[in-house]
Amino acid sequence: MRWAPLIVTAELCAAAVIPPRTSSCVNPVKRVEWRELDAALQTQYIDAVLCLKTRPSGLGLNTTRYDDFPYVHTHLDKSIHTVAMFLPWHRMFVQVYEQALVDCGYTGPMAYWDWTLDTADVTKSPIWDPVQGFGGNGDPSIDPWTGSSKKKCLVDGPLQGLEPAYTMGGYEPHCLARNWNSGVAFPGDMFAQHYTKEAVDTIHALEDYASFRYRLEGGPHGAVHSAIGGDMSPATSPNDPLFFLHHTQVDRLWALWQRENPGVRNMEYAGPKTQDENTAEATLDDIMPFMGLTEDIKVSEVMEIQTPGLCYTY
Ligand SMILES: [Cu+2]
Repeated sequence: MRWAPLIVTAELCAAAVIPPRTSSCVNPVKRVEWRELDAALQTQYIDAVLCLKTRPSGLGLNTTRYDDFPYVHTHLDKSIHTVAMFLPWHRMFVQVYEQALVDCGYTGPMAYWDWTLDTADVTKSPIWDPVQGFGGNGDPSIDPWTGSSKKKCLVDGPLQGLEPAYTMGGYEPHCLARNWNSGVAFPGDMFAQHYTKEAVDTIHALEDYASFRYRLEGGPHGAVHSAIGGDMSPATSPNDPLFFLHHTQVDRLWALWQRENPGVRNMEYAGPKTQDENTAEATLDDIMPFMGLTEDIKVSEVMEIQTPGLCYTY
């Protein structure tokens, strides 16, 4: 940790001269559920997603802006999952994606998918609408990779024909795939019992960050990834634009939990720092890596959503 002394110095300076960062988020944007967006904004959102595929990489890769997100997420996989950083890292990741959509013409608020509204039959969610949504399940009869039964190309909607550049194997352009219920007992229950209103309420009632993060990540978060399947399953999951609506919902649940006791929970951060068995305890000064997608920043900088750098609400 050769830069540790530098960080301490910067922190002392910041404390001395920079006013509280909360002072200049005057008009936080209210993020909304997907079905609260009007049809024009839904179309604009999806157009912006498709536009990302036409923009150059911001990382100097030969692939597009669209592909920067799965690329970074995959390379950082072990640093950002099943660790304390899971929530703050994905909070910032969604923020960077939102800015990319804005750069591609999107003028509405970031949207989340509140899957608790759909647990009676997840397969009937309007999120799958081929016009005002992201299209539905992949076709079980289409298998772009010989020997793989897990990849099912989309058969409808605006993302059909889109080709994400990366798989877990590296550069490997392929059709965007979904495999509902992870192909188990198709279409199955979409593992919905893990992300019902009741399941979420139980997690919301937890008192400490470490338990909250652990249960949210391993429960609803993981179950929805598995329920969608296909490209949503491996660490390349930002290949599916639904990743960002899903993670905005995860972020929302964290923000709602923080809001119950902001004086404590806006600073409450704990749990494993790394996936190592003998990991140190995480701290607010931990630096979150973004591989050039945005600057690396401290966890403490994203603990509150109504700060100049984030400035949104739910
Ligand atoms: Cu992730």
